[in-house]
Amino acid sequence: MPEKQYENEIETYKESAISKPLVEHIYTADPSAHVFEGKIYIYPSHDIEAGIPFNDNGDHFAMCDYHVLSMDSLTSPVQDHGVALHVDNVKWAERQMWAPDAATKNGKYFLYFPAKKSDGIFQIGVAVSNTPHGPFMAQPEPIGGSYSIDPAVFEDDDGTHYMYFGGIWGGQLQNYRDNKYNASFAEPQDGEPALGPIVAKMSGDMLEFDHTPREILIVDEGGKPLLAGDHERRFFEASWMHKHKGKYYFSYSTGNTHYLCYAIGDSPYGPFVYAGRILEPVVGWTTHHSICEFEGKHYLFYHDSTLSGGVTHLRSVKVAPIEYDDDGKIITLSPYGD
Ligand code: FUB
Repeated sequence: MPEKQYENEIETYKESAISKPLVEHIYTADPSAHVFEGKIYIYPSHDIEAGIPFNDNGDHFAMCDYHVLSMDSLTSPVQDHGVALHVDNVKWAERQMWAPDAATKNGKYFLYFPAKKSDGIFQIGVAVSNTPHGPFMAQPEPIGGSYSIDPAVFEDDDGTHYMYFGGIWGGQLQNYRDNKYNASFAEPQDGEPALGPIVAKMSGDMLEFDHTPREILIVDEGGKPLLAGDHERRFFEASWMHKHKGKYYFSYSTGNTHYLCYAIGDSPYGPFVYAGRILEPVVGWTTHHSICEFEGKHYLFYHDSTLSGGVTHLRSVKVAPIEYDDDGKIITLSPYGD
């Protein structure tokens, strides 16, 4: 049983990071965790109170910079490396630096981030550093052909990198079909296939897409596409990809129903078959995560709004171990142990 396997570690973690915010001196969210140079690096959003009222557009998420966190192990103190990138140093971006991710290749580190341009449209940018913690220097233009939010960059076993991205509502994915923007486009009707997340292979220099982005299909166990009205299972935002026993696990948030779900496939491009929930709803409207392997075990990095007393745009990053059953299904976590 997973509880048994982690019994001792959970006791240890209670005394350290697990179930508590990793840091409390700033608000952090949308954690993308990676092991770089033998340490755990976490690339979160940096939540702030900007005094903007809540709306479905997400204007109250008015973040303007990124901090990188690191830990030697799951029980070590967490180091905040300070400001790694500020919107003032990104020529093309005006506001709302949302969920980032990072990758490394050939000794360089790449921070991928969405932000709104002055026309109010999200694109995804990249910034480069010689160290995992930055500071990062932004490219002068966003990645050509990128749009929407929540980039997650996955390195496959052969060294190829893929970016997964997209998010509906405030993330603007509903305004795109076949990679083209139209402000009058909306979500499909309830009985139509849901909009899928988007994937593109990265170029050799990690600064561009290698091909036109493609929409990913998520199907049910009978092979039918998940429908737009299936709010408990359809993709909303917060893509992540990891591998377990040779299978590709695409995970995501269902947004307005507040679940972290996953779907399994045989290729980084999908299709992916819906497989269940990873995490039940947390305190706060959003839920967002990454899954990171450290010393042979998988960990879920996620956030909630407990520290701020439930303020939805003031979140804190947490971490918990995850377990698989014999069929490769992830055992659903309850964030507060109920
Ligand atoms: O942090 C801003 C947005 O909230 C992210 O981009 C979404 O995934 C949600 O967590």
